[in-house]
Amino acid sequence: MIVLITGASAGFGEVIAQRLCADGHTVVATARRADKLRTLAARSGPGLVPMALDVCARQDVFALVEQVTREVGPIDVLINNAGLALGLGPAHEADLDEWETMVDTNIKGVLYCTRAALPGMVARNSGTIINMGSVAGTYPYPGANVYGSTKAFVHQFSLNLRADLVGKNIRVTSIEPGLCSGTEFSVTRLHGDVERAAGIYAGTQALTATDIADTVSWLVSRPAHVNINTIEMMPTCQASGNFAIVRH
Ligand code: 8X3
Repeated sequence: MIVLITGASAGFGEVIAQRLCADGHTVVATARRADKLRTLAARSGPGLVPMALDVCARQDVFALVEQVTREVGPIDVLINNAGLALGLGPAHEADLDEWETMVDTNIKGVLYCTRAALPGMVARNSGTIINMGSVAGTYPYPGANVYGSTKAFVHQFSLNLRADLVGKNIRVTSIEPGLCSGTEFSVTRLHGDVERAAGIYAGTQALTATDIADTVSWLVSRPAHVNINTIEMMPTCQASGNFAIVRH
């Protein structure tokens, strides 16, 4: 199959791209950082096709999908993985630019890629879209304000896509991981504070990008009539907690 994945220069995207390549798929790996993609391609062999893309650039997304379709082939699987969290402070102190960056990447990026790839899938009556959500889209926690809200969008957008696509052989899944270590996620969120980011995972056995890649590999290999709507994943050291109550 031909897979298009966004955010493939690091973290989940990099490991998912490698895993799907190893599974025998042709993987068009996209990200802004072309140098990192070239290194990934050199490690992964000819099945991995690196292409630079900023998912926030609407015209570029449509041009890339057209180029992939022409030069590589029709996209069977779209993995909307690019996304980020910025900041962990309360809403009233948040940086509005950071909020906009999360909305642009986590919401608009998903919209552009989906809208660009979907007509071809509908014309072929075949396709799979996998969106990277988060437990933060379901469970509120302090500091998750806009990040969590963008992931709630991803969850509901995935379900609403299926509502439009019912009866067509096009599958949509939202994967919603919890605590996951070994990626740049928390360092980015905490503006490069490596020590504080490491503290988030101290004493835990969190999920890893490999756990997520295993799940994606499993999803892609389900029989064509099987749609998994949502997968929520947490490590066994994590569970949802209590409501916050302030007592006087
Ligand atoms: C990543 C999981 O718990 O940091 O989306 O929001 S969490």
